[in-house]
Amino acid sequence: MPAPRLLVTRAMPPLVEERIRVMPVDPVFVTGPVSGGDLKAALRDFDLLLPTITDKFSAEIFASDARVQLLANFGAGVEHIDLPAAKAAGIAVTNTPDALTDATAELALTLMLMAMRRAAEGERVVRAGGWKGWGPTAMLGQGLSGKLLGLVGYGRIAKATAARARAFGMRIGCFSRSAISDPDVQQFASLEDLLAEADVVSLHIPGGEATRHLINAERLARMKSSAVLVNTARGSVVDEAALAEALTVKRIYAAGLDVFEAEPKVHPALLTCENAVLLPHLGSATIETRTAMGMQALDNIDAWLTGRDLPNRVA
Ligand code: 8YV
Repeated sequence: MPAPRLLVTRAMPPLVEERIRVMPVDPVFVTGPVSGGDLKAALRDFDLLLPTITDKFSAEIFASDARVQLLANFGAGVEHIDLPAAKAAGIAVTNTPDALTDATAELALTLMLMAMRRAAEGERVVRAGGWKGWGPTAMLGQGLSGKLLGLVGYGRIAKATAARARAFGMRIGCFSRSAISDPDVQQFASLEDLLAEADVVSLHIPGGEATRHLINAERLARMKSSAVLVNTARGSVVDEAALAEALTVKRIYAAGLDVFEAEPKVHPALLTCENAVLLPHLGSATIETRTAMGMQALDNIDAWLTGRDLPNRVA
């Protein structure tokens, strides 16, 4: 029997590629985002795929006869894959939910600190030669200590963010549809209530149609004018045009964004906002985390190869 054919759609960290090379699979490595037509062909030509967020599996991609049996997604979020269509085509989908929790929480804190302390703005001033020297009122920002962190969603990454924020002296509140038993977390009855009270609002919910533009002009208007919005979740959750407007007129204090609606494009109005910290989707971008994500995806492929239950099946 020939070894199952595995398509790896992006360059992987070295240890992940090394492990793939000793697995009982026939791997093909490509190094760029795979286009729709090529993904369609890949579903016909391979048994296993290791795709990433940059491979868009719309319903119509699954329309042809599929040979593929497993999409072992490299990443936690799977809204780039039409799960009902994958299921209808008999294709299993797995993700890597645990591997990137700590790294993404670290980045949420990074953005909070940068936005509240005006770190990106300050760095731009220094590089542009515009620093006129220390002054008692120069470039004052806001501290985290004593402030209320409002988490939207209370999954793994939100909890890891809360743990780190506590070390900075923050109080923790959240809005989540499920009941929370943690006595140190103030659960708000509505998103609107949370937005009205939080000093930092941090988004930790999945992307996709259900959460599209959850943070819109109306909800931004409910936030305190001193508040900061942090997004390490998905760009689609925030109406970027409305956010750019809120930042421009200082309806809110600042935003720290790691994800965007049409990555790698960033809304042009955001690029001109001094009070926006903009990072290129670095949430899980550490060598340790990207290696762990690859290993978790390969654990799912190993399970498939040996006929075991898939540890991280999402469809
Ligand atoms: C990943 C992410 O880097 O896992 C996720 O959901 O957002 C990222 O941190 C990306 O998805 C890789 O496919």
